[in-house]
Amino acid sequence: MKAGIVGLPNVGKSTLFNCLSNAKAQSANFPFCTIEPNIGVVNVPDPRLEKLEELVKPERVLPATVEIVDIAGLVKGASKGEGLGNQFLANIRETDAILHVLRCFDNDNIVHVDGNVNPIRDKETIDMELQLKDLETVDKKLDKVKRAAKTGNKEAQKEEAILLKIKENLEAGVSVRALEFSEEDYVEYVKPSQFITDKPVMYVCNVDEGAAVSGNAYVEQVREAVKDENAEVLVLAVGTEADINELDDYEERQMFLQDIGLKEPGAAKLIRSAYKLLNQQTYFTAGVKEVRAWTVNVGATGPQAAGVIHTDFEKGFIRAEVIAYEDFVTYGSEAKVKEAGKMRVEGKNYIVKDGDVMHFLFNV
Ligand SMILES: Nc1nc2c(ncn2[C@@H]2O[C@H](COP(=O)(O)OP(=O)(O)OP(=O)(O)O)[C@@H](O)[C@H]2O)c(=O)[nH]1
Ligand SMILES: [Mg+2]
Repeated sequence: MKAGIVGLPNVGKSTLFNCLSNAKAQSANFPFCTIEPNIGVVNVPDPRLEKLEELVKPERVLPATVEIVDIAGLVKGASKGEGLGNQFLANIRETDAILHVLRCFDNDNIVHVDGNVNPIRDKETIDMELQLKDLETVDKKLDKVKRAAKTGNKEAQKEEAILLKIKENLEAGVSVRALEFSEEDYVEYVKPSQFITDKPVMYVCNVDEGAAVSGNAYVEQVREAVKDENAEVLVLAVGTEADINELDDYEERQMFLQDIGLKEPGAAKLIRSAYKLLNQQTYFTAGVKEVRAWTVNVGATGPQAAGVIHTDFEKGFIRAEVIAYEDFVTYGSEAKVKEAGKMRVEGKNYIVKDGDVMHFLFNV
């Protein structure tokens, strides 16, 4: 599962990537600096892991990770090959969620491809290109299904109706994610097409450091424009945070963050939000050798969670011993949780909860 950083050229996408990841992407003050996507595996900051470390005192601690991809800038006409064009839409298609970066800072020295700062227009430009790309997809599908529908094939007729609904909405500037379908129709006819505008999205407003805490007028415009989208809007002083991230010393980084009014980097919040956007959650294993956060889809079962560690664990799954994170912290150790009767034994149908501390029993 990976989240892609998307937006116009020169709005700070690679700079954002550099706030998140230690893999450094080239960023520069000219449009289309990025061509090949930069991929980074980013640790998901989780205070619970520090707490477990304190209690268990393991030899090592491993955080959960999430993959972030920095993609080339899109411009008007990208769907028709403008700018760096179509290839980048393909890069976006390969991601599972979109972090849409909007320039919300003034600075005459930083080139804006459309001449002036206007995050609402920018958002519409990007949305439209993504929608046009999806229109191509839907038209191709319609071509195929039309013939079968004409011969009276009921399945094909149903698919045709759904595709037409998507087409009409895309033409009216409505993204697929905003449309409603029955669960069945969605799984059967919509999901397989992997529409770009069906991917979950959040907006990242790139502001200057004075606006890092409470945003600015541009951010308010963005909030207003997306209020019906049910999407998160995050405010981040991307340039400043990238500079702070360059510092090796933790204390020094904290000091600079405090200077701009932050307790933790906005980037940390963004990573956690991206993780949620990807529908991911964490369970822990807590042994003296290793305390570790593992990633599973929301809704994963016990065996599926075990399978993240090893496929044999999934195949040979017998049961799981589960301690809620809060109980682990309250009682302080696995032994004390057991004494208090708070350890649960769960079977194959158990739905994993975020923060579960788990131990699997299996045979192979
Ligand atoms: N003042 C200011 N400059 C910024 C900020 N974020 C990025 N920049 C500058 O804007 C320029 C473009 O940033 P990049 O991160 O390369 O932009 P990009 O979106 O990756 O651009 P492309 O790869 O060309 O699509 C660089 O010179 C950055 O230093 C910011 O928050 N404030
Ligand atoms: Mg770039």
